[in-house]
This record gives sequence, C-alpha cells and structure tokens, in this order.
Amino acid sequence: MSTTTRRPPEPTSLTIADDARAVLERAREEGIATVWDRLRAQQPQCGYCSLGVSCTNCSMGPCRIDPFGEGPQRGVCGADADVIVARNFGRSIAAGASAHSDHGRDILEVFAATAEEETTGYEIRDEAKLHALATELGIATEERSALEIARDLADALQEDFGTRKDAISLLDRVPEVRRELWRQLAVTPRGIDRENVEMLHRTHMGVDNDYTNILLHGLRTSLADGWGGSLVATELSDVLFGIPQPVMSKVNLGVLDAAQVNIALHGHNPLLSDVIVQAAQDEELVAMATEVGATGINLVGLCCTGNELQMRKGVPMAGNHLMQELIIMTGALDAMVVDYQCIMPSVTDIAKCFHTEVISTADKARFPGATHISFDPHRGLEIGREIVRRGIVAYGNRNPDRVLLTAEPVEMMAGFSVEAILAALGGTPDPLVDAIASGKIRGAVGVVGCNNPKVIQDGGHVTLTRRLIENDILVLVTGCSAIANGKAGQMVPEAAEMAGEGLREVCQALGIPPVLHMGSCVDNTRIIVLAAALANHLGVDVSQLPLAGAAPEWYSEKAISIGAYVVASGISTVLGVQPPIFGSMNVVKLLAEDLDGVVGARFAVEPDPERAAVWIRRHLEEKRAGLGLPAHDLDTITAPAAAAAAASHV
Ligand code: BF8
Repeated sequence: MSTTTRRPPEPTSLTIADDARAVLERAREEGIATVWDRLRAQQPQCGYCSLGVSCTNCSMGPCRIDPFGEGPQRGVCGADADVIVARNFGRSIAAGASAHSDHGRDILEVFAATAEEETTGYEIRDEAKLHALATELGIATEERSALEIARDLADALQEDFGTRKDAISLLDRVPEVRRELWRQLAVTPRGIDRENVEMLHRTHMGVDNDYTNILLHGLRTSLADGWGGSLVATELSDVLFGIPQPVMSKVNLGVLDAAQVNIALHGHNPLLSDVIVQAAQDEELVAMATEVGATGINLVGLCCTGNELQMRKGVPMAGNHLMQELIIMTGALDAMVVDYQCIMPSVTDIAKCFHTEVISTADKARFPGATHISFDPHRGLEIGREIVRRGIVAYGNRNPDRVLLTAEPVEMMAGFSVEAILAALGGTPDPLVDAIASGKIRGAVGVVGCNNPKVIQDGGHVTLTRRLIENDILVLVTGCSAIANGKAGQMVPEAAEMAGEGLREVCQALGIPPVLHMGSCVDNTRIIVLAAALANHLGVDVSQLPLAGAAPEWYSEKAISIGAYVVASGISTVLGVQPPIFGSMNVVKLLAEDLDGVVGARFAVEPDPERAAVWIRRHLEEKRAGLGLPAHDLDTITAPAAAAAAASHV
C-alpha cells in the first residue's frame, strides 16, 4: 500500500507521542501508508493554492494569479488576488460554520423529538440548564413540565436557524458594548443558516467584489457559528447528556485492552455514542463478550466524540486526529464507530489490513468499505446494541499475534464546563478576577484545534501550553489540543508543579490542573461564554481582557470559523499553520493588523510555539497595562535563545 518510493522519515520526526511512534514503526515495516506518507507524496504542494490565489468558483476558470507579478494578475472574470483570496477564505469559514451548525441542528432535532417523547435512550438529564436556557429566551417555566418547556425551547432555537430575525437568540450573553459594535459593523448574526448561504451567494462570481466586505461577512458567518450553531450544540448536549463536571480519565493508545472487546467512538456528535455507552453496559451484551473469550467491553474515544464522552462520563481517550489510522494498526481495535467530521477516508483502507470493522452511522457521511448502520434516534438504544454486538463479533476475528500495545495510559482530568469552573471558584468569578488583578495569573489563553501532519504531532500544543503555564498563564483547551496535553501529563492537578509560582498556588488551592479541558470543538463556545461573563462581571469589553487564542496545529475549515468568531468576539488568535491568504498582502494586512482597530483583536501566524508563547505573553501584558493592572516590561519577554525551530518537517 506504500504510495511513495522515498525513504519514510523517522517516527521521531513525525510525532512527540511515544504511543504513536511505536505504531508508526509497524507502518514502516509493513509498508502501510499513513497520512504522513500521503503528505510527502503530495510534495511539492501547489504554490498557488497555498497562497490562496487559485480559483475554481466558475467554469470560465480555473484561474490563478501570479504571485510574482509577471503572469496574469486577474482571473478570467476580472477578480484580482484580493478578491480571490477573500472569496476562498470566506468559503472556508462558511464550510466550517456549516459543519458545526449542522451538528447543532442534529442535536436540536433529537432534543425536539425527545420533548415529544419519540426517542429511545434520551431524556432531559439537566432540568436546571433547561430552565436557565428557557428563561434566557423568555420562555415560561413556572408550573410547566420539563417536556413542555423543552418543546418551546426547541421551537425557539429552530427559528434561529433560518427565519426572518434581526439577531439570533443567545447574543444577550455578549457585552452590550460589543453587540453595539457588531450592529455598527453590520455583522450581527441574523440566522445560523442564513449567513452561510449569504457567504456562498456573495462569493459566487460577480456578487461581492470588495475583499473587505467579503471578510466582514466572514466575521458575521463565523459569529453565527460561535454564538449560534456551535452554542446550540453545546447547550442542548448539556441538557440531554448532563453538564460536564471534573472527572478523572485516561489517555493514549494504552487505553485499549488486549483482553477486552475494544470499540472506538470517533467523530463529533454525542448522540449515538451516548446510547452506545448505555448499550455496552447491557448485561446480555457483556455476557456475549464473555462467551467469545473477552473479559468485557471497552469503549474508548477518538477526537471530539471522544471529548464529549470523556467530559461527561470519563470514558478513556485513545487519541487525537492523527491517531485514527494508528489505532487500527494496533491490531487490538475490533470496531471503529464513526459519525462525521475529521474522519479520514483512509480508515477503511487501513482496516483491510487488520480485522477492525468500521461502522458508519450518519447518512450524510458514508464511507465505502464500512458497514453502514443508519442512526435513528427513535430506535437509539436498539441501534446502539446492534453496533456493540458487531464489535463483539469482530473480536472473534482478532489475531492475537498482531496485537501491538506498548503504551501505559496517562491520567488526565476533564469536565471543566463554565458551570464547573465557577463551582470550583466557589460560585463566583471573583477569585479568578482577583488572581488576574494581582498578577498571580497573568491572563488566560485558549489553546485549541487540530493535529496537522505538517507539524510534528502534538509538539505545537504541548510546547506552547507548557511555556504559557510556566509563565503563570491559565490555559483552556478543547478538541485535539486537550488530548495532546492530556497525553503529555499536563492535565492532572499535579501538573501545577510545572506552572509558575502564582498559577501553581491558585491551582493547588483549588485542586485543579493548570490546563483545563473545556470539551470538544463545538465547546469552544464555553471559552467565549466564559470570556463574555468575565467582561460583563468587570463592566468592560472582551477585547480589553488579558486573553488570547491559539491553534498551533490547525488543519480544518472548522478551525478557520472558530478563529474568526474568537477574533470577532474580541480575542486575538495565533495560528501555527499558515492559512492560504498570503497571495494578497491586503487581506493579510486586514486580518493581521487592521482588524485590531475594527474589532479590537486580530490574527497572527507563528509556526514556532516558543515564539508564539512570547507573542501571547507580550499581548497579555499589553492588555493588563490597558486595564491599569500591574504589567511586565515587554522588553523582558523574549524567546529562549535556543527556540525550537523545527515546527515543520516537510
Ligand atoms: O472538531 S480539533 S482535528 S477532531 S477539527 Fe477535528 Fe480539529 Fe481535532 Fe474535533 Ni476540531
């Protein structure tokens, strides 16, 4: 299956994680191509596409702009580099926002069906959150049953996806000063679907030919994700499955157990995985597993479906994005259940070399070579049982001689919803505000996003996070970043020892890690909701707070949407992988400089996590000074002499 004749690189240059390196050795020995091999086979990647100056939006093209100024400077339609780059970037935001928002809609539809008592395996597990959301939307709760309230809430949120409104429902959480700014800029999100559709319209040939106007609508589109579709997904998942609370769990490939039936739950949506967790406890199925010689049924998570389960139930986490092929190559995985997003089409190819059954479950996400079991919430539990049964049968096909499990799992703590963080603080943000004001904590940073094979796996997340906590900066993580930091042992309360003196003291007093797991990628909403709550508490705008975002290893269009809504919400964000915008210096200037004067935040690009840490530290100190808080002299904040250079191995 090898796709390249050049000698593959050493696993140590591809990932910092020992569990991954051991399996990559097997891939080399057996000639099984992975994502890293396919990336090498693609070299050199298209320079026009990397700069964002190629356009396939219409059939007068495809077109490209010569970045050296010698060849064509206009596409066939007349679009220049600015317009082409902005259109491409805008479409990426819309694709990412659509992915999150469609996920939110799926949760909402099951929530609505549950309110009508049409589902099996689902219930309203958090009535307090249901009441809080209903009250926020002006829905009566007095002397009404949970199901009655849920029906009205479902109706109100369904309206947010597309009918005629001036603004979506949950914006009251945002400080008034920022909402006013959004109104002035005409970027207030009106409908979750509407902004995506309008972005596709605007970027059709011959509609919006002003790159600034396109990018402003990009912010609006992303805000419809962050304060709309993703927020609906987070909030209703909490109502259906419970608000996450701190929980101990384990992480890395060592969570697989050679003695048990191993089933990995991969993708993003907690709907099916929640009923699979229920099904795996079914006595009949546990007995069936014993009959085939296993000691039990072991469910493990991958990517964000894994994050959802780990946050709420402590389900062990097998790995992040770049582990999805490697987990199959352990020879110990009996079934991989996938829903949607971030699931490589290659998993079914790799599964052919082993006994693993890949089971797809979403009708909108089919995988040739997988067994498809269509998810239907009306028969949720029954489908969950059927999937677990298939995993048990697949266990019978496992070749024990092919099992390669070398890693010891690492402990990690998850479950830091906003509610859990406030509870840890004693019910009010005051202790956190005081710690920031006194300088014990310099600020807080969301380190989020993916793995990307262009970056040594986990290296960006772990190095950046480590430098930040060493310098008394509280780190909030989601998505694949949470998993990377968990594997590195940075997410247990004892990791406070790695932190600077001030952060260490606060973490030890509260019994929390210096790196807090806030959930899956739709749960980046928890970070902006917390930021808005802090700003409201202090009577300032979000952009005045000592906060930043970072996505050191991002790859996905969803990450572009997240970055855009974080910046539009007032939090500057550093990207570790270059986005395809450098073919237009006007677009670069707008996103990396001018946006600061418009929304009080901007993007930066810095592949070296050591330098990214310096950029963030300086940024936080500037914000502290702006608030009149004690601030360090910026000249004292510099990169270590031997800054790690090798962010990219390509
Ligand atoms: O939504 S961090 S690789 S798994 S896109 Fe995907 Fe990126 Fe991981 Fe979760 Ni988010």
